[in-house]
Amino acid sequence: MTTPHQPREQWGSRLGFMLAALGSAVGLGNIWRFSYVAGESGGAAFLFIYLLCIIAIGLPILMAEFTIGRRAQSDVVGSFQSLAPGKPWILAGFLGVASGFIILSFYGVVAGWSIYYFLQYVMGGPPVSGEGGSADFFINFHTSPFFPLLWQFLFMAITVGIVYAGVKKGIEKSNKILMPLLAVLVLILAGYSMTLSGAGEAFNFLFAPDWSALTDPSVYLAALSQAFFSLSLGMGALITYGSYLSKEEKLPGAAVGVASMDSLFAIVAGLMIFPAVFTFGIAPDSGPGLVFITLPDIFDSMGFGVAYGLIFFFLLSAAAVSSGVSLLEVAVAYFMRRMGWTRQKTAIFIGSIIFLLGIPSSLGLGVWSNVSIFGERDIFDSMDFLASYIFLPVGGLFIALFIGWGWKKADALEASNFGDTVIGNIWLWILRIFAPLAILAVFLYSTGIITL
Ligand code: ILE
Repeated sequence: MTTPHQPREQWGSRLGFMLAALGSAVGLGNIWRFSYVAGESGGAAFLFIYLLCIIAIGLPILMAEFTIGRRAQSDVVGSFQSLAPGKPWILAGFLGVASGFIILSFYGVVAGWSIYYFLQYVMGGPPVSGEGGSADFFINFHTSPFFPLLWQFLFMAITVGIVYAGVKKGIEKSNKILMPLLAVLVLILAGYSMTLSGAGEAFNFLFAPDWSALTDPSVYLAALSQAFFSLSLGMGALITYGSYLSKEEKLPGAAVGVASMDSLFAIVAGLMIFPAVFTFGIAPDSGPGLVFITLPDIFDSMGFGVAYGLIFFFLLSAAAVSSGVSLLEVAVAYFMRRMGWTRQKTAIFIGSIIFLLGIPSSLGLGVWSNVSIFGERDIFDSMDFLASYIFLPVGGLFIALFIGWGWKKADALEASNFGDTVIGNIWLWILRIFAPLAILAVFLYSTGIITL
């Protein structure tokens, strides 16, 4: 194992670690991405497959990431290097760093929108009641070339600021404040949304499966990649966070806590968004703008709507920041060690590069909307596709195989705190056989390489 020159930073407490990991998991993925992907992929049937992916593949891989990071006490590349020197597993580490870069670049675009909306509510609410309503307002804003970049920049600056302050003083502290607040708020808003007239239809959409949706092969990959995205898997974030945890803390409880809270969060967010979608007659498959169009309509229609809007978009932005921080930390931890730079310098440098990388994604929704990279996808969608549909599942596959086959069984069981128990053995079996085959099968089937 490499010996760091100075003592590595650590979390202040187990709760701090759990909240930070939850902060990484809960983000735009649970609210913005979950709702539009579920909307496009058939609602309840998608939710069912999504939850299966979380339990049978996501949770075991999440546990694997914590185990790798905690044992190696290094960044995502250094972890593979120190646990399996000279072996090709290190590729998984590089894939994690690359995913962190790509995802944060387009994530920052949407997070910037959220900050803009927050400020609109600070100033009394966006003008959405007139003709064209919230849809026109959103389209005018996010397709303009310059303004979205300003907000994306602000988001990156805040994210850099937190990473700059360090693991305990920056990341842990911010999550301890924001996560509980976010949980309370989403419950209140979902409670209100459930009183709207479209609540029944939303309930059916989310919980009464129309199984015919599952005849579409692309639904499976959509569910699997959403599980990876939402749990922050395959992007190195949870390996990096695990590496700041001391050997005394137990991992399995933390992993189950993070996975279940994250899923619950997505479902409650669905209960917040879909009643509004149906009440206001918006198509559930309206794509990435869904949250930015529906919620302003709810807020406009309710008493104290401006206050709700303000709090909601503040917390959506905060959730995005706490996730963005984990993505930036992946690259910062790696380059700090690799280049011997200070945390501060690395955070500013890498943050700037990621901001620049995100500019084409933002422009791709407006002035460059005729540019497509993968198939019909615009630049923004192509980045999401590359990272979420390819890099994350492949990264997850490597991680599963690494623990399953690259490590001695007894070592893996000990490092995970499972010990030689039934659950521990099931976990290893999933990592060895089930998860790799399932990921491969979903991949091949959904992309049409194999058909049934
Ligand atoms: N898991 C988070 C989310 O769901 C981030 C995904 C880190 C990139 O938003």
